[in-house]
Amino acid sequence: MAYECITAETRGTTGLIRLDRPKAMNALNARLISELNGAVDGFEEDPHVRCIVITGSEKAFAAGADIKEMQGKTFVQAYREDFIAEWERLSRARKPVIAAVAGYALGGGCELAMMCDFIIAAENAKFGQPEITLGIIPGAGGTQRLIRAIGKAKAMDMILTGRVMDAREAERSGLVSRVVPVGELVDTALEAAERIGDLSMPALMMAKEAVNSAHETTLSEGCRLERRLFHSLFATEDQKEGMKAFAEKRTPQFRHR
Ligand code: CO8
Repeated sequence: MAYECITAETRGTTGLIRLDRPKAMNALNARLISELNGAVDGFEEDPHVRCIVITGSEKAFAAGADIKEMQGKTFVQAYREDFIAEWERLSRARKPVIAAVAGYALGGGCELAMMCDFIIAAENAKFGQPEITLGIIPGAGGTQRLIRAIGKAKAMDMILTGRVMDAREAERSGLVSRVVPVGELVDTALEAAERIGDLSMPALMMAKEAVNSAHETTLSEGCRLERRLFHSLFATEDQKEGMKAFAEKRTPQFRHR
């Protein structure tokens, strides 16, 4: 598929997706989302790809949903099309996904980053949910994922005032896992992805499933699921190899990668 709004390539065992609408600060329009979903589907199916990295430009990860595209929508249109439902595809990815964010990650851009498993931010990153300033509210999980990431006080502050959070505050608040210089952002994310790519894929997928279940279930049910997944990994050759390699003081060679 020829892409207009993104680029997608493999770097080693990593699928690298770059949001690429420079004239519109990578605003997320229907075409971009459809291309992004197609690229994620392709990388999920590709057995050589073990991790996905999503990034934008140095100026903008994405400045939100495309305001010009959606401004004329009526309620009936938005409701009948279930506008935005397909934007959630990324949150259902089973392979690990890292967001590498430089510049603006606003509105849908912040929501897209939060759909990834973790966010690495450049020093110039700016996160915000400014929808309220447009007379709307976040629509792709912002009210739900932001509160889980940074707690009610900060989430309410950002969502009700529309204020922007810089990279350092985002790191202090737990929204991003690390902050690096802009020029090192993509390489840092690719290094993390390659490291993940050396590990056992079934263990990675189960780790992701267990962590994500914490958002959906009670503590006791979540711990039960974790324990059952933990037990099931003893059925894999990779568990035997991982523990044998530790005892033999060598690097494990996982089979299921
Ligand atoms: N939509 C459409 N066009 C945009 C957007 C956007 N979100 N953001 C920037 N652009 C365009 C500008 O209109 C401008 O185009 P043109 O040159 O044709 O006038 C170009 O990008 C460059 O932008 P600016 O000139 O404004 O650049 P600045 O450096 O002065 O400012 C900002 C950068 C601060 C990012 C500013 O552009 C801005 O505030 N953008 C809008 C941010 C915003 O409100 N985002 C929230 C949108 S609503 C939303 O995301 C709802 C989410 C719903 C779910 C989405 C599912 C994933």
